[in-house]
Amino acid sequence: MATPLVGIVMGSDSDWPTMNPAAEALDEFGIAYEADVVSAHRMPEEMVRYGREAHTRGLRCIIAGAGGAAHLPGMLAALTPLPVIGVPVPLKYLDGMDSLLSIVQMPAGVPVATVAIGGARNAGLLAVRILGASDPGLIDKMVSFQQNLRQTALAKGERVRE
Ligand code: RP5
Repeated sequence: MATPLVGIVMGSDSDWPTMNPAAEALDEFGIAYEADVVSAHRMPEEMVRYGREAHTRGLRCIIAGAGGAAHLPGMLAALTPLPVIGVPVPLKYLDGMDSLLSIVQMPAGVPVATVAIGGARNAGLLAVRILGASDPGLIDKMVSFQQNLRQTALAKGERVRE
């Protein structure tokens, strides 16, 4: 098993259906990752340990998702020197706006790269780009991916014109 480069963490296992597309994106690019539940509110000691140790374990990026009072991404960003990508998980009420606002309004000095509500696939793709900045092979894969996106969009235009 390759050492995980990306840590996917979430506040509850109920977040996994929303977060799984991040894992799928990493799989598409052959990037090793780990996935864990690390609740900021229910298991704060474990959250602190995760944030302090992540970079020492070989992780290069953290994708953190939570819903409601979504403090996990911001707290991890306070604890780790690694880039943190925040995924607002939509819950039953407020359509995920609570999660978004909890994650996106970070104080200066403690960045979280926040994706759209439920935007875990983009979180995975952003992690690929972060890793690709120091991995030419990965950048080549991203260029191919973007070319495929373009071809798919062009084909949709052709179908509309037919
Ligand atoms: C948050 O509370 C979690 O990230 C999850 O989105 C939400 C609900 O958790 P469960 O009650 O389903 O465990 O901390």
